[in-house]
Amino acid sequence: MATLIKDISLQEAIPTRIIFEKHIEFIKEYGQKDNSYEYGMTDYLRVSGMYWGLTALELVNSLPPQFEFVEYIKKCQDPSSGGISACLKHDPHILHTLSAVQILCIYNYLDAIDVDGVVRYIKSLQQQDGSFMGDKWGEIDTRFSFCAVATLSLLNRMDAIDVNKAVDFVASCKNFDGGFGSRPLSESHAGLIYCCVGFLSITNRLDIVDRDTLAWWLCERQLPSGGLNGRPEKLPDVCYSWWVLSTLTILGRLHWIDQDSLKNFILACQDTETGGFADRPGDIADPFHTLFGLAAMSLLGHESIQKVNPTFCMPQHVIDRLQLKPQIFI
Ligand code: GRG
Ligand code: ZN
Repeated sequence: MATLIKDISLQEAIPTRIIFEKHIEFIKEYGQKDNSYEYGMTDYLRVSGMYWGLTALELVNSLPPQFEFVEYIKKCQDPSSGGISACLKHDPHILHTLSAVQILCIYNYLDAIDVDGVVRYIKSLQQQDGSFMGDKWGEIDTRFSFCAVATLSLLNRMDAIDVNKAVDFVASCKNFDGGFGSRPLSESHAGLIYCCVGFLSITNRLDIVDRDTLAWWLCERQLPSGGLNGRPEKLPDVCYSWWVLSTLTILGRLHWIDQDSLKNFILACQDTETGGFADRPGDIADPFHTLFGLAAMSLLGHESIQKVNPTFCMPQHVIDRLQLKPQIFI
């Protein structure tokens, strides 16, 4: 059966290099526009947004001083549940709890928060079947399984949850194509595949992955433009350069894609006027796609970007300092 291919045409003038100075300026300014429309509309993403921006800056050796970020995170921790929210006066959520812990690990400043509280919060979200809710409102998703084990692993507190049951739930989300979805019987999607393979890398259970079937499905995400999509019949998007490439790296199959044409697609997603990367050439740049464009270039071996860890999406030197060794196929 033929598969419909949707793709874009690349512009003629593609930058030949990563315009680091513009991206640094773009991210630093993005965080300061606290009276702008965009800032007001993205408060539900604030702490994760800080993680995207600060990780991108650290990868290009431009991390700003910690003070205001750490102070903000402290104020977002809910003293009763222990969880951390996206911004002041919001409910805590497991994604922002992970992002906060990632930022504090980068700054080597976990003492700033109540770590036992975070552990208590993650534990409270595990269900009988091993899955995790994202927050007290009850959504279940394999993204939250990843957030749970990534946070606990960074805190060296994996013993707080039932890891075997958590693994059983993620294994039950594996599909016939080797991919994983958000819940049992849900469609495979590259973002969720990253979460599930990252989860299995942290829990040392990559034996559950159908290595070559999955690596082949991931390679099929590459389109004639060089960009990658997240599932069949979808457009390419620079963030899938991260979700797909990090997984292929964990699977030891990074060499299965055409790296030169992917690099060209990533370079084309830069906004040469404003700085930053957009999902596709010509779209509006944002810190999320800027992090994943830079992090993918790191996996592809760019010599001016620090090495990124494919499981945690954090600088490798931080993972080394914490003495973590998530499983990877070589
Ligand atoms: C530490 C890097 C890091 C991440 C934390 C939240 C999380 C863990 C990962 C998110 C993974 C992800 C992108 C999941 C995608 C979920 C999904 C089904 C998106 C569908 O999006 P569409 O339909 O996009 O808008 P496409 O590209 O399929 O059209
Ligand atoms: Zn995207």
